[in-house]
Amino acid sequence: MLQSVIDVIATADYMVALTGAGISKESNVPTFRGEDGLWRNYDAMELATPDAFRRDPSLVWEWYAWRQGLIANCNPNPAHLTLVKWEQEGILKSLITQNVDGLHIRAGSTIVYEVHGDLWALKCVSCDYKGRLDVPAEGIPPCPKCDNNLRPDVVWFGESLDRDTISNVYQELEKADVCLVIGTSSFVQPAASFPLIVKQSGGLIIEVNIERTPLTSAVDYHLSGKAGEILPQLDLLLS
Ligand code: BJW
Ligand code: ZN
Repeated sequence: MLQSVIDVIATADYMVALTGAGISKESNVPTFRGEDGLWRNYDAMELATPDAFRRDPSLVWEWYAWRQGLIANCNPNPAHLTLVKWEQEGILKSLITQNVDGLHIRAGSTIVYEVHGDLWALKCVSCDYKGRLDVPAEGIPPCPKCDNNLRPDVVWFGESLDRDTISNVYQELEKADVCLVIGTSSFVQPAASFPLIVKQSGGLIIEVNIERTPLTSAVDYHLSGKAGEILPQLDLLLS
């Protein structure tokens, strides 16, 4: 199995990767689902919504400030670093991530599409102001232009993904003949369907995850294990 995956990667014309929270798990960033997705008594899935923010912006900001503090102390792991190496060697053409932790960019990947936004980016709830934080938020940051509430510039449930980003992502997926899917539960749309676009045009899907997902039955190769172990192992066998 491992040798077949190596052959697929080595002979790919255009390989793209799709990553989720599981790739950052070994950097100590919590994932979203299961026990990991609990903060105090709240389910992460209930906080990542526009409704939650409208109801209680302080609570939602407290959650984001907690995550910002946590991520500021996390570092990229061998899985992130392997993807950087593969980009530099021309093996990986682009990286689509659902993660907002910025670890791919901190690791050194340059062609990265952050489809769910960036934990440090801000936007105003009522005007066109956009900004950035470089330390964790304290309270609800006010908009410097109109004094309304700022919110994290991330994509919550029910919200659309950025149009330009998504259009670039679809172009990448249409070009791809291999999609490497790492550490995502493949539960959240539309990202969960990205690999299927590659498959529909005759490409192959390789999934790396510690467990099976709703995508597993559609993939060509499922590598069961931790991303931080499997990716460096693949790299070793590739060289
Ligand atoms: C390891 C590991 C290790 C652990 N190594 N692996 C079609 C059908 C049904 C519903 C919908 C649909 N289209 C749209 C929807 C609605 C909705 C949706 O998908 N709902 C689902 C609940 C069904 N989608 C949306 O609303 C999206 N918007 C949209 O589609 O707009 C158009 C539209 C608008 C209005 C109506 C309808 C359509 C937006 C989705 C935004 C998701 N946002 C979040 C929060 C981002 C901000 C933040 O971080 O605070 O994104 S939710 C959360 O889930 C976050 C993640 O990016 C995302 C995915 O999670 P991920 O990365 O997969 O993490 P986990 O925790 O789920 O899984 C971790 C995996 O790692 C597991 O499998 C582990 O086994 C594995 N793992 N350790 C390898 N070491
Ligand atoms: Zn404003």
